[in-house]
Amino acid sequence: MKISNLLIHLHNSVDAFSLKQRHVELISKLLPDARISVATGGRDFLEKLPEADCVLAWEFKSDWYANASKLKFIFTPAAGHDWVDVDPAGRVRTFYGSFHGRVMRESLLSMILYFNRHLGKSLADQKKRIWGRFGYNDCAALFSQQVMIIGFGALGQSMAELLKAFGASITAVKRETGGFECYPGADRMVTFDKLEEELPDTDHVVFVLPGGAKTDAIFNARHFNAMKSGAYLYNLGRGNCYREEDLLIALKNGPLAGAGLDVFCEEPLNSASLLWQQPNVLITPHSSAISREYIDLFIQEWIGILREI
Ligand code: OXD
Repeated sequence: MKISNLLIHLHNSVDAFSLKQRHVELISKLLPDARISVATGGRDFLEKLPEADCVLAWEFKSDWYANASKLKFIFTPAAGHDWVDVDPAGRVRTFYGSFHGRVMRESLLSMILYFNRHLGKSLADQKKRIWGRFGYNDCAALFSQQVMIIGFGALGQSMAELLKAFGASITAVKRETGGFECYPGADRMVTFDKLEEELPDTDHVVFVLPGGAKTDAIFNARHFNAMKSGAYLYNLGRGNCYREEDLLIALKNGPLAGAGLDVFCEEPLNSASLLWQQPNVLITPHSSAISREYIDLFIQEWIGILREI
């Protein structure tokens, strides 16, 4: 697809998510015939919008479409559909990023290894200069474990590929009940309604579900009760898919041995949340996709799509 007027507004409070001069130079080389404007701020973006046929942005409000008659495509790095509203007239196509898996799977792996190798204990011992060699007898290796990935889109599939390389056995969970092919990264595929039968055998349960009404508290107290004793839970999708009260009960009274949490119902996580002081929880601040490579990966994906459409 040929782009004539590209408008970019990729400024974000997270610096790794913001466009740098080297990215502008790269885009100019990749699209030598396009006019490229980089908005200096929100107001400048809206002033330039009427001329743009393609926009790269973090945010787009539904009433902005009225001021964008030449616009054909919006590309946003976000995987979630939370910040770019769809065109109410259905004319402009939006592409959401699906490149994050390669980074997020390393964040997930680090959480799994943190729990499997009891690194929390190592750090606590190190602070007190304790040589606690006898506290590792129940460390487990990923190659002997079952991992369940709930939400098996691009992110889940990328995570499965990495965990499989460590020898883990992967169960992929999809929400829809229709038939589906088995993906290469998954040893088995099940639908959400079969979850309770699978949970008692699963060592690590990973959530990479999108937010929204369809996933609100989709994993409930019954599911928590069905989990294997000593299992771990990870959430790198959205914080709405279970009630944090249910999670806390499972962390305090079992069956959960721990949880690696990157996303929460309310973000930033409220300082009064009991999760902060729960000892078997590892908290990261919605940072699982943050990396130096972020905007480069987005540009690579975007250029690939432009060549295909
Ligand atoms: C996203 C995110 O890209 O959660 O959706 O960061």
